[in-house]
Amino acid sequence: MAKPLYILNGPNLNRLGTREPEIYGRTTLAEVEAMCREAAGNRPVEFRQSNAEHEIIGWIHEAIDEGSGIIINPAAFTFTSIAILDALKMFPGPIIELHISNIHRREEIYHHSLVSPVATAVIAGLGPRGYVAAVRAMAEIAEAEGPP
Ligand code: CA2
Repeated sequence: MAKPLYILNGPNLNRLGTREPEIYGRTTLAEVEAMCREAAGNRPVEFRQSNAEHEIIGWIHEAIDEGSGIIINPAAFTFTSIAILDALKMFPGPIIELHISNIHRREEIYHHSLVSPVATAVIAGLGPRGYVAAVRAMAEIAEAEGPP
């Protein structure tokens, strides 16, 4: 059985599609999940969202034990959480940091990610289709590396 790809989403992303459509679009997180599952095909996916830092850290620990890769949109924790950075440092596989918006085009407070130094790659500004790009990239990485 293939190890699952973990797709983790941080605070407020459960409200996606309901506010600020000019920045985040009108796609809901449930729709993003469906897009990810379709892009993953028969590869298993654990798609999660939490507003609580400790819960996200617990899921990263789970991924360390069981996951093939992590796609993470840490949302506001991107800029504040050394604890998430430390947890991600322990993950041995590929990590894609993902943002729906292009954080670098936005206000100064969104410019410095604490997570990027441990990310294999960063995707920002592609909107919800960034998740699909990340899932496809993970599949290509897994194929290039061969079976675990
Ligand atoms: O662009 C992204 O994906 C972000 O990670 C979203 C975070 C923001 O703090 C990051 O800088 C960039 C904010 C998520 C807020 O979630 C919303 C949900 C519904 C409507 C508006 C915002």
